[in-house]
Amino acid sequence: MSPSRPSARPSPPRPAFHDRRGGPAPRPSPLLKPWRGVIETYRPYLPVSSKTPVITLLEGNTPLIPSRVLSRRVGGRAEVYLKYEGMNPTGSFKDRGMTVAISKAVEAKSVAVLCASTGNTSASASAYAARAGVRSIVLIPSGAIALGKLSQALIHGARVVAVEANFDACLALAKSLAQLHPITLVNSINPHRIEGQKTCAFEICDALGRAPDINITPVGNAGNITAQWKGYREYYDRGRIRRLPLMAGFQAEGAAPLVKGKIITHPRTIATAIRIGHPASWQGALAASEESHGFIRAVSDRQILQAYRLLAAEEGVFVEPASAAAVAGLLALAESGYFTQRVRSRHRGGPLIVCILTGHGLKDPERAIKSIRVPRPLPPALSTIAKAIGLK
Ligand code: AN7
Repeated sequence: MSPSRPSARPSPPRPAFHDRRGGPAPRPSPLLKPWRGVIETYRPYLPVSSKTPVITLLEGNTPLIPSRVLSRRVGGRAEVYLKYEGMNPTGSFKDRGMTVAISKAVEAKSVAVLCASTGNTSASASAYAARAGVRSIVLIPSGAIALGKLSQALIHGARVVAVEANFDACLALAKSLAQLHPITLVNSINPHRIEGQKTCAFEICDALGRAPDINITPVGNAGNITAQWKGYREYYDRGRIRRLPLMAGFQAEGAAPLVKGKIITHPRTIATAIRIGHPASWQGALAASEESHGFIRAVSDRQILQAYRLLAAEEGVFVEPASAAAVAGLLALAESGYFTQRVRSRHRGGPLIVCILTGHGLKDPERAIKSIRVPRPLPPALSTIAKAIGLK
């Protein structure tokens, strides 16, 4: 076959959106392979067929950022990476599951979707529902979700119901409503959510060329740790990785049912995303930690806020407090000597560690403002401004 014949060349991947006005579609640069979202990228691993309409905001493909500061804190020859899930289209990992859940809901001819949420699920559900042209209804615990997330649900046109109860009560109500009415529940008890969210593990393995030794994630309703473990196991079963990671989950101390082994009726933590006392994927989280020889532990709000500030101030990565729980957990493990006592003997070289940073810092601007000293306004005089900066 002559290489000069254009028809002999493999055609480039079709862009996700076609120019319907005619004319040639833009030609992607050969240097930049267009990303097509998690469904197209991992289609053989997902419950979709040629009949499934793909509702996507091109989620996934989030940065895996090496962290010098955390690698040094862990010590030895450890390598710590941050999987910055806050870079998804609506600012959290929920988009991975939502693209699958909403696509399947549309395939099933559903006209409305429903969720209970501590904020991020509602932001994601309402955005994907808007794109699909279906109605979204969200039940949120009144006064207990971060402002950024509430504004997302509202601007995407969700019917937002603020319930005078916590998340666990909202989820119970949502389940009952979905049983009584023809509405699709898109909380993570919907298995399509877990299917989509497992792609986070795929991306980590694809980027590293292997699984990490330790995968650290914050735990609330426990869908995400369940999904990540499923993803690693599927890559292992299909021979894409040769070893499985140890799964470490961290809950907030005042909302740690999995650590305490009982439902927490009044969960408390500043990390509102994970203020959950009765996680839906309880069994999934336990299986992930047990099968991987891992664990689920708790960190205090103080530890969470320290990690939150450290990530922002020393690594340039702004996350919401719930995400900082993963890093707080890593730091607590490092301080307790965990890596020198346990891990070094198991891994030659240093351990390869990935922390899942589940949500963007801009979700909860009020927390950032509370965590720092807000500048006092000054008159626009050069000498005053220079003095305030500390310049002579
Ligand atoms: C930033 O949005 O449960 O253990 O309703 O938003 O899978 O629940 C959010 C959870 C971690 C915990 N980090 O994940 C909701 C919701 C952030 C989150 C979690 C959440 P899961």
